[in-house]
Amino acid sequence: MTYLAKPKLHHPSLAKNRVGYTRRDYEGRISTLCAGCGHDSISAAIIQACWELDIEPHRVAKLSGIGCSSKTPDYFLGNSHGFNTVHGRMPSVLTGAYLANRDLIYLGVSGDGDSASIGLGQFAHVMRRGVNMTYLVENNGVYGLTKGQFSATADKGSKSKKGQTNNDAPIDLVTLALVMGATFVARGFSGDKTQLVPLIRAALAHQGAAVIDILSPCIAFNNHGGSTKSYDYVREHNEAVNRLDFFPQREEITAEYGAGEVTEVRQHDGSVVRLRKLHADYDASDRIRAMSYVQEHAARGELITGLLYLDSDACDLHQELNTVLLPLNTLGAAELCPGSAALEKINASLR
Ligand SMILES: Cc1ncc(C[n+]2csc(CCOP(=O)(O)OP(=O)(O)O)c2C)c(N)n1
Ligand code: SF4
Ligand SMILES: [Mg+2]
Repeated sequence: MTYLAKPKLHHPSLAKNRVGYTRRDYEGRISTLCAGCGHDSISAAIIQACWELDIEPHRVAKLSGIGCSSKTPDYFLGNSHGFNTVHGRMPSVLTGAYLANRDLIYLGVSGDGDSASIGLGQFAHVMRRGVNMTYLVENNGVYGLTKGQFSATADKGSKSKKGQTNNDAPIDLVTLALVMGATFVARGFSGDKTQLVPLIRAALAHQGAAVIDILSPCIAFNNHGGSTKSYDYVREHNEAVNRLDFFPQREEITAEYGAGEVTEVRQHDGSVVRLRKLHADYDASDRIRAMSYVQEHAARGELITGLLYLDSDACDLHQELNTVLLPLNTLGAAELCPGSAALEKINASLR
């Protein structure tokens, strides 16, 4: 099934974006996931976000690990670069690719098993290094691909489909990303596209490590009564702290809100994130407060969603390393081997 391509035929009246593509040009192959899987809704949100942002598909590199979630890059952006890596190792491959070619837009797609179990170390390091990427975790609390074992994000006391109780404390990837220094941290729900699409758009424009932990129910193994990652549970316990509008640099900002309800944040690339506060006491520019807020509400069984933290002055890894502006993979022998006189000069400066 995975080799099945969608028909190439496009209806001539399909709307085109500014770079001349229809939404269908951002699709991939036919999904082989279970019908109703949250991951398919996330793929649809990615397609929508990239189409709306007028991103040329060849400018995107999508990387993933292993899992149902990590299979999804086959189902969107079929004309982009792709690398399906080893389980839990996507972050280091993405970091290497980003160092070699800073001109691409990097999209990492992972699962809760891929990121919080086997890939936990890689997840932590890619956040603290400020790699310029959008990292999406499709979080269903189980290893879907290997038939529903608890993952490290499963809540303590939650039940498996067969009635076993999970006795381990959960890893909260939002809190971990905040601790590790990610500069754009959000949580979304696959069932709330109105919230998710602008979150993905803003994350793609962010110049630094952007992570979105997306609750994405697994209907085959984790959508029953004792689960805290089911559609019903997430709908009932989901509390959005803000609603986000995203305006790329060239777009006119038109929406009007009352004074005091809105915070506008301009990102490095000139884009504007407009946050409409739903919780008056929530401040998305305060990393420490974001951590305690998420934890306080988790203790009450509430899932906080929205843009939880944004550092608009973020520095990415290339800025930190002071590398040349040209992609390293375009440098020729002349730039890489400047000759013995230049080498002598460097050696002299170190004596
Ligand atoms: C090194 C290695 N260990 C274990 C596995 C088996 N394995 C494949 S997918 C997976 C878990 C996937 O879970 P998650 O990342 O949450 O993705 P989901 O299927 O739930 O979307 C495991 C343990 C593997 N493929 N490679
Ligand atoms: S097993 Fe679960 S995660 Fe995998 S495709 Fe089916 S519903 Fe989705
Ligand atoms: Mg999973």
